[in-house]
Amino acid sequence: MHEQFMRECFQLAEKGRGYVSPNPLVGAVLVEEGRCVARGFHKRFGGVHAEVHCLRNYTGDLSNAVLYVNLEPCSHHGKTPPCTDLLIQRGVRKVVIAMKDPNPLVTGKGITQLRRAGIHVTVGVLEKEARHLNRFFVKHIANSLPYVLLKIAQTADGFIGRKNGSLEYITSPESRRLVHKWRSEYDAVLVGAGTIQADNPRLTVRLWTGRDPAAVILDGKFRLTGRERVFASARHRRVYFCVSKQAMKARPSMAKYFKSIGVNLIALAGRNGDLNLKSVLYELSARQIGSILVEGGSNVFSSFIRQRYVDELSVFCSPVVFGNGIPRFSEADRSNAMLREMILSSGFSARKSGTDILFTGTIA
Ligand code: AOF
Ligand code: ZN
Repeated sequence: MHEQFMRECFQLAEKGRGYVSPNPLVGAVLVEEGRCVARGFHKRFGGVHAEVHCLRNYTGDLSNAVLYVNLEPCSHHGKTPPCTDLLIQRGVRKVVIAMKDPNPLVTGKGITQLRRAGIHVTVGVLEKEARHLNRFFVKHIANSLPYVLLKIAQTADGFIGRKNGSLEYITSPESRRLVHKWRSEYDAVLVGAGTIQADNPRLTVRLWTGRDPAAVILDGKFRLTGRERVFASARHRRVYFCVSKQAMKARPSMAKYFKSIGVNLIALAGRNGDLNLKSVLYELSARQIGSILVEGGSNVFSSFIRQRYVDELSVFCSPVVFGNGIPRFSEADRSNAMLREMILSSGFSARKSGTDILFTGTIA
């Protein structure tokens, strides 16, 4: 019974995906005599919490009701008042929670407050699933770093593009649509300047319905001009352009131009134009970017793997063979060895995606 209602919370929570981050995905259901009588979920960042929506949908007596929620109710005054106060005030007698809130402002305090008020609290129902559901939130709040999914779309022989720059799709339409779905769910999409120059991508959501993520472009040497397609989207979504402090100083008028078109410039320490990934990720985290979809190219893939900033890996492998081209990693030997280690030490699985095989795994 507990698990069935908790799964319903997960389904409700999912509806907030893409709209509540960096807040958690939260769903709540109210159950009376084994029947669900009200539901609620956290709909958008800064908005009312799941429990509040749920309790607003039920005006009856709560003394025999059980409230299920996939995250410990908050006990702090944030953008909204504490949910624990509302639960106590409305006379809820029983609460079932999937996991403690990892937010240091809350963790354990919500549960303690409820128990002190005489409410029966059960914690840990489908906890593993709940942690997976909120893996972006858990990573971001506990580490001040965004959750990173590295996505590689490659030919069967390991190339991610043609050397002569000609553009052709490597993966199937089904795979490309899946990537657009991910774009609509992640806070940001990140690429290197080389990818912008080679493909001139827009990095928006077109093959799926959803909102555009923020775009992050790493360009330590400040090579881009601001006329590439991705920058035009700075009018409707956040675009972060990361350059080295050195390069920024050398191009004051370009920096001014980027700012004038609405691009957010982030100047960071970097050696020989190579940005320090750690500072990039901390800066983005501080700007409320809790999850990043890394889309290339070879340099970026190698840096993320070498510095171990990958939480999840998705490799789309198409049946197409190029024979030669741009390899998926710039530091092939080292990156391939580390990748192999990641695959062996973590849970990986393979499935079909159109005419491609999709390998996915969470890095331990
Ligand atoms: C809940 N239910 O639906 C959510 C919770 O800035 P605020 O006020 O929205 O607070 C955000 C924090 O509250 C967030 O970091 C997490 O600890 C908790 N979110 N808690 O009981 C909800 N969204
Ligand atoms: Zn709350």
